[in-house]
Amino acid sequence: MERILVIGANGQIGSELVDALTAQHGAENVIAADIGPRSGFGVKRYEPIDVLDRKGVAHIVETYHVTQVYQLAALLSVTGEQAPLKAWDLNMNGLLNILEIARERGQAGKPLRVFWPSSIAAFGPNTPRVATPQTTVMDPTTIYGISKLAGERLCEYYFSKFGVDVRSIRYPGIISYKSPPGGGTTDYAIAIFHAAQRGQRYSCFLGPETGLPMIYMPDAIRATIELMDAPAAKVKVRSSYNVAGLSFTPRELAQQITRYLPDFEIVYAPDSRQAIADSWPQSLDDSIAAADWSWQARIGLDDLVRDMLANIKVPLELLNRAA
Ligand code: AKB
Repeated sequence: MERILVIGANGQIGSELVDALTAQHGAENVIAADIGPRSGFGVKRYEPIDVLDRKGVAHIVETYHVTQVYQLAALLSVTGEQAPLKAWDLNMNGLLNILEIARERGQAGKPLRVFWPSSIAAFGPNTPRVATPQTTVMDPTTIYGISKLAGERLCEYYFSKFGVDVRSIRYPGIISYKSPPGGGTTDYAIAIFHAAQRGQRYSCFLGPETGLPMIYMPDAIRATIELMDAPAAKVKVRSSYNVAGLSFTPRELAQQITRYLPDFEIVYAPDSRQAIADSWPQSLDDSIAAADWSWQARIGLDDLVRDMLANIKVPLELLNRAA
């Protein structure tokens, strides 16, 4: 039986991951944790904790006999640039705390499997931008990306030196409707739906041809759980796996939305986030994840747009008219 701790449970990924893990393992076996009070989801067990409080996290792990930790608490690319030292502290020491707890528990014969998210932000302007390979030049330029690349190296180090069973995915931009994202460069691809649904023109902070890798939340959650459930021998990459969903530009996304909402309008006003997006890949080669643990994305652009609009409540007849 697994006992699972999700740190950063109130965030965009955490809130949906808690639901999926609860469905899989039962509410008794999932402990949601975040720095603030519980926000809006029904869980049986909630622990308010700062991931930087190593003793406090270790106490929760011990008390609940935790066997898996998902460490999701982080500052993303845009908020990271606003507070680089805070981003470095949270992103690095949060991970280090969990890896150290896992190392100590492993030595005590109580193994702890760890999931930690990396990101396409770990790549940089010298990376091949199309079908970016699993192993290539990285050279990230944001503090967030630097913390992700350093975190990947730490994960591999803790696996090879101490045998910690740590697993990771380089998430593309994640698109979802249940919880708002928090301060990322790919957030335009969520904000655009909310503007469209309200009948507003959307002013996009990236230029029309800025292609980026993205993934719809159900695929992201499935990738995460499939990786964590894979037999250890199949998880050959212990830094972080490229996982692709789909890739599109703001212009392509807007065109797809106008199939359902013909009056929708987009204008482009690129700001400082453009430079961040320009330093990231446009698409990813995830053939290593496919070969190692059979990863395959399922959700394409049309299904994503239709589902987003349906769930942020665009009237059904508009969706059906274009279908
Ligand atoms: C961001 O835009 O910062 C994140 C990410 C790609 O990791 N969504």
